[in-house]
Amino acid sequence: MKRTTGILLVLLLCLVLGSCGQQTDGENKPASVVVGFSQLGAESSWRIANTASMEQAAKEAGFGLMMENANQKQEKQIDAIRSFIAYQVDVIVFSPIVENGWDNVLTEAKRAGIPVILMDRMIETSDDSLYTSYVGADFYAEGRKAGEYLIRKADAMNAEHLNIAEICGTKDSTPMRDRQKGFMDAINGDSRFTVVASVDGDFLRSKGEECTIQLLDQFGKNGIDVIYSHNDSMTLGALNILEQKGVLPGQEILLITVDGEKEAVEALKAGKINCVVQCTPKLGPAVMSLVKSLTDGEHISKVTHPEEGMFTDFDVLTDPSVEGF
Ligand code: GYE
Repeated sequence: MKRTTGILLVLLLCLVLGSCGQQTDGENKPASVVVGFSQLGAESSWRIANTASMEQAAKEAGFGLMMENANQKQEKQIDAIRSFIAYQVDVIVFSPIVENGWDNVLTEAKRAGIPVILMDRMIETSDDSLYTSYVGADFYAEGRKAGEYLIRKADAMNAEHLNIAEICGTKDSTPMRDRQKGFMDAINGDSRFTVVASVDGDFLRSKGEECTIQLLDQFGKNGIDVIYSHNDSMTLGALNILEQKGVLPGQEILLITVDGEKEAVEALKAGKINCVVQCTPKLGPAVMSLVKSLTDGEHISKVTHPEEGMFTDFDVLTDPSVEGF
């Protein structure tokens, strides 16, 4: 009976994890360290580059990577984490789609003695011991940079008043919350600015398009002076609609965006986007180096933020350092 249950459990695990194979390192030898990685989805170029960075870095480190993509569903991330616990991976890495609702599954990981690294996004919890480390951007600082750029731009334009429409990322996610807060804190108290709308674009290009159609219907092209969008995918969607409707992006409506993918940086160089705040998706090497320290029994830091800058229409954009990912 016990044996049958055991076999069933293994079969179930195989189904959940999508592979029965042993985890191998880059040279097809059995990996001594196995990382369970729950990626939240494939909603943007940022996410796709981030997944690639994780795969590449795991390969270079010689770690086995057991990756599950949750297609934007928190339940699927929770299931993936449970399957990693059952498999007894060495370290769990995950990018939480939203901040709340992780305490139960992370308590299970803690009881199983498996350390958890949060990659890219944070969680909200009253118990910080539920994760070992966080590697990702300072989204509040990104929002502030976007707001500070706008103040500088308004000064340069001698603008008396600017109406801002905000297109937000996934509701209740860390980048959505903090890019909003940082931006609002930066422009708060400056009477030249009014935020006329904050709409949910879920970090998707298609939704960036839908939101822009709706914003133009509601306010008209003269009712909006600036679109602040929480990622490049939504911004590129907005740009597309503006052009279709005969509005000049970057001139009649200013575009401020976050991420720094190639297409957005090209649009900045073409004068169609005004400001690109950088957020690097290339977090794989930092994550794998923490995994190595952890499995070597070393103490690791609780928070790691990558260095990030911004590109704007005040810069010399022909400089070779102005490049997207
Ligand atoms: O900005 C966006 C992606 O969490 C930083 O998620 C990430 C964000 C990124 O979909 O493009």
